[in-house]
Amino acid sequence: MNTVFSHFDERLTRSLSGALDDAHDPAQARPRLLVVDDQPANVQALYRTFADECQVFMATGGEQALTLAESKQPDLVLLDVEMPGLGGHEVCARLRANAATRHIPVIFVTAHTHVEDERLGLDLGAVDFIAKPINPTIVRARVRTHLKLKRQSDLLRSWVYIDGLTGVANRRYFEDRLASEWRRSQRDGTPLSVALIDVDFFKKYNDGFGHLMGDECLCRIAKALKTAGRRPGDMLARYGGEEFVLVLPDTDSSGAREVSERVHRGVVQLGIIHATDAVAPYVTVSMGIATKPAGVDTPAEPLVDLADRLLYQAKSQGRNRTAYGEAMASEGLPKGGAGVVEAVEVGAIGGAG
Ligand code: GH3
Ligand code: MG
Ligand code: MG
Ligand code: MG
Repeated sequence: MNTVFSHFDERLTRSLSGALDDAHDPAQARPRLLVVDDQPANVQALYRTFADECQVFMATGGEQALTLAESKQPDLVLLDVEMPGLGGHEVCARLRANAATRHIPVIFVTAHTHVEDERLGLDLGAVDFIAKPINPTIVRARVRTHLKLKRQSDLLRSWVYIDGLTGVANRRYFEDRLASEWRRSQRDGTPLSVALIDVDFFKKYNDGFGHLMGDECLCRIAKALKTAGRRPGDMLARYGGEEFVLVLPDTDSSGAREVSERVHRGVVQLGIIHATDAVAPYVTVSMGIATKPAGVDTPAEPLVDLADRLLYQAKSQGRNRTAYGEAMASEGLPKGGAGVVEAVEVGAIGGAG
């Protein structure tokens, strides 16, 4: 997988799980710093300055710096200008030219502090300059400032993928992730399941309690759904309106059944009082789960179509239940018809609305 996407993904996953405010967790929060200088003594000095607050990567040449920038995705590069071979200016230009490293800020560390040198550096996209010989206090202050800015810009970039109401991933993120999980399942020959989840009689809920309460209800459901997929690779997104989708990598039908049970139980246990003429006293959901079995190469789109048809089936057979189906090679049709399974006994579960 593309490194940018995977690193970004990792951060987004953290932010989506509410952990972006991770300053309290030093292991997670440690920013990544790439230090580049042809003089090992300079590299060592910068390493000592930042070892306690950053994860420091080191390079003593331009080529090595480019490789590390791409693979380690540092949050900031401290870049020496004068180096034999590939010099700092060239390295900076190449970082800017590569989509995988374009967003990584660069600070030049240089003995040349003429206006013309600075102008050239800024033209190349550097965010700042630090004069040699370095003063640890000044370097630390500048680096902290730029790391903070980087963190903020990462957050802004991640918002493109976050649903404004519920804080879970949005449809756009779902599309991207499904495509990459689908490729992975093809490559590794692993199964993949997609679960579409729709709130039952939600229009009645809005009509009865108002749109604001409806919004609140959707937020609580999103929270419950997030805990239903337990593996690190499981991904929840808001598909639109009162519909959610779970992407379950490396999950076959029986694994999907377990997730389905947790979804129904989790939602009903919220104990959100529903309208009197709904399917149950508490808010419930219906699901359609389509599984691409190991070794079957159904494309991603028909898999989602299948999940949609199964959802419709679960609705028409009484709601508060899940319809399952397995895709057949390339057609995306249920194998031998979809099995419909009753969900949890709603009446048995208490709770305040
Ligand atoms: P079914 O059991 O067949 O799914 O019935 P339903 O009423 O849930 O389905 P329908 O598609 O008729 O209505 C969906 C409702 O969801 C209508 C719409 O007002 C509500 N809805 C969609 N998005 C939001 C939202 O962001 N906030 C609120 N409060 N309501 C929403
Ligand atoms: Mg040098
Ligand atoms: Mg709907
Ligand atoms: Mg609905």
